[in-house]
Amino acid sequence: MNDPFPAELIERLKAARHVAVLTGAGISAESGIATFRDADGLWARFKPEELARMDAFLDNPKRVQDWYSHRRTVVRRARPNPGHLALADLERVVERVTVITQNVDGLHERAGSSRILELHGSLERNYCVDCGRPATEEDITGDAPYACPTCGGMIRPDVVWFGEMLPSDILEKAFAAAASADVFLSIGTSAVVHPAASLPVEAARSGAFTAEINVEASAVAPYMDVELTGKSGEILPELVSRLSPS
Ligand code: BV8
Ligand code: ZN
Repeated sequence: MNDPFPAELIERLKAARHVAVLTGAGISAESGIATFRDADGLWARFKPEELARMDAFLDNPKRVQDWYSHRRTVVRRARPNPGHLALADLERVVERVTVITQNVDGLHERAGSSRILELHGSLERNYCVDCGRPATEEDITGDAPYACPTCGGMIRPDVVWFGEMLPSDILEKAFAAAASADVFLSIGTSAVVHPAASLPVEAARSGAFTAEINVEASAVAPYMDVELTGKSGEILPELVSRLSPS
C-alpha cells in the first residue's frame, strides 16, 4: 500500500530542531469533546460565538457560567486521546516542540506536553472580574452566577472571549515559535478565528515546512505544503512512530 506520508514530511520532521503545532477543537473531538462547529446537543440552540462573549456574560451570567460548568464536567470526564499523546511523544524525537493551542480543555497538559501556549486561556481557571482574585473550586460550586468571597464581584472563566485581547506575552511567544519553526503542523482547526488563524500563515511565510492534519481542508489549506486528511487521533500516532529510529 502506498505510504500515506510524503517522504519530505518525514525527512523534515526527522531533521527538525523546532516543531511548532497549532491545535484546535478537532484534536479533542476523539476525546468526546464537541467542536465549535458541531456544538453538542445541550447547547446546540446557542452558537458559541453568542456565549463566549463578555456582553453575553453581563447579560446573563448564569447561562454563560452554566455553559462553562457543563464544559468543565465534560472535560473532566474526558481523557487525552492518541493524538494528544502522540504530540507529547514527539518531544522524544524532536529537540523542541511548541504546542500552541486554541483549546481551553487542558488536555495537552494532561497528555504530558511540556511546552504549551494556551492562546485562549483555560476552563479550569476562574477569577473575579473586579478584584482579579483567582476563584477556588468551592467559589464556583453550586448555582451560578458566582460572587467573589473577597469583594462580591462576579467570577468569570479565565478564557479569552470574542472581542477580548489574547494574553500578549503568550501571543508573542506563539508568533515567535511560528517564525522560528522548521516544521509547522496545523491540527484540528478550521482556522477562522484570529489572531490564532494567522499563525500557520506566518510559519509558511517564514519558511517553515507546513502540514495540516484535519478531516477536511481548513481555511489555511492553501498555505500548507502537505494536507493529511483524516482523524488526528489516527494520523498523529502513525506519523510520530515513523520518526523514531526503527
Ligand atoms: C481579538 C475561548 C483583538 C473561549 C475562543 C473579522 C475578521 C477577522 C477577525 C475578526 C472579524 N470580526 C471579529 C474578529 C475577531 C475575532 C474573530 O476572529 N472572529 C472570527 C469568528 C471571524 N477574534 C477575536 O475576537 C479574538 N480577539 O481579535 O482581539 C481585538 C480586541 C478588541 C476589539 C477588536 C479586536 C479573540 C478570539 C478568541 C475567542 N475565544 N475560545 C471558549 O472556548 O469558550 S475561540 C474558539 O473558537 C476556539 O478557541 C477556537 O479558536 C475557535 C474554534 O475554532 P476551532 O478550534 O478550529 O474549532 P472548530 O470547531 O471551528 O473546527 C474544528 C476543526 O477540527 C474543523 O476544521 C474540523 O474539520 C476538524 N476536526 C474535527 N474532528 C477532527 C478534526 N480534525 C482532526 N481530527 C478530528 N478527529
Ligand atoms: Zn473580587
